Amino acid sequence: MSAVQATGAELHNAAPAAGTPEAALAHKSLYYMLLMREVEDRIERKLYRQGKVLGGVYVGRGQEAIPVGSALVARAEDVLFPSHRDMAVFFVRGVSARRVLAQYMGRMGGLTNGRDGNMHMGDMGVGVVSIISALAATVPVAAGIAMALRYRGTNGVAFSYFGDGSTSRGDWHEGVNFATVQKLPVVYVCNNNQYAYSTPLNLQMACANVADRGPAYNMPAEIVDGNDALAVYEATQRAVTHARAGRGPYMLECKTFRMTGHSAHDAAHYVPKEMFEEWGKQDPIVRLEKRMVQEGWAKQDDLDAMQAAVKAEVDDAVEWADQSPWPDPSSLLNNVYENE
Ligand SMILES: Cc1ncc(C[n+]2csc(CCOP(=O)(O)OP(=O)(O)O)c2C)c(N)n1
Ligand SMILES: [Mg+2]
Repeated sequence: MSAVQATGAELHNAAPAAGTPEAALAHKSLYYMLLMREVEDRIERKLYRQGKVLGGVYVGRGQEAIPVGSALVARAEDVLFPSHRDMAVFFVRGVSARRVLAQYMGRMGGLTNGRDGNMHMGDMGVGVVSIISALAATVPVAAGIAMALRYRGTNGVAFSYFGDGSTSRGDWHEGVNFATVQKLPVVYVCNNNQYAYSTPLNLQMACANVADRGPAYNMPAEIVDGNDALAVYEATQRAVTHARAGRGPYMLECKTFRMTGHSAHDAAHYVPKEMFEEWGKQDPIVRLEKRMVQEGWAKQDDLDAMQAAVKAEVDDAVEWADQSPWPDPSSLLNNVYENE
């Protein structure tokens, strides 16, 4: 690990005001949100435009509080299934910005050694399972993992992430039904960002909230401010306590907004401009920074130092990824079949 990376990662613990547990959690949350924002900005607004990113780019701008606040609650024995706007889950679990950037650039340093691009990556060494492109296809898989965790007596919990649109897929309902009938330890984390590609929520489902789907499965479901990392953290603690106690799944509907198009090629002309303006005022990074200063958890200088450290960490990561070699074509089938 380079000196630059160590500085960035250590800052959230080293800040002078991070004395109380709440202050320390705020520093940590801010660090991971800033890292996700910076890495995604580089990918979407620079590397993609330079032709250095292979495949599509979907970012979670404005939604960073959700993967951060939830994944920070997870323990080592838990298994997480991030969806396509949950990059921070990887960082919280210890995957470096270098490896994530190399993944997007199709290099050997990426989690799939250049076999795939963007978020189609996992690392069971840190309990993160790769997304399956077909939406909600990982929901039944998360139920299976939760069953395995219980069978092995590990007391682990599966974290299953998805968007609002995914909750209208058949696999979602099958997976949730199975998990609730079996009382499996699953925490469902929905990012309700009001759109599924260009389809607004009201044209996509007949109920007002994703949480309204919970009672049909006899499952507790909570609506959470998805732009408040500390609120997401607290709600996740309630959900995990419930699931770990053997009481079955628990769903969090985190209300938020997609502050970009669906992907880097989409200018989102179909989204009313006022919605961007309104939700822009709720930016989770700005909100947490303000709160940290108000509560005396940080001074503006601490926040500026953290932002600079994150930028330096990502500069280093981009450089490292760009120097990572392309995979050798002769290795194409390595790790594709089980016996290798
Ligand atoms: C079964 C399936 N249908 C369509 C797609 C293409 N697709 C990828 S993401 C997406 C929108 C998903 O909306 P939502 O679940 O709300 O997640 P969001 O992108 O808003 O975070 C679509 C239609 C897909 N991957 N899988
Ligand atoms: Mg959505």
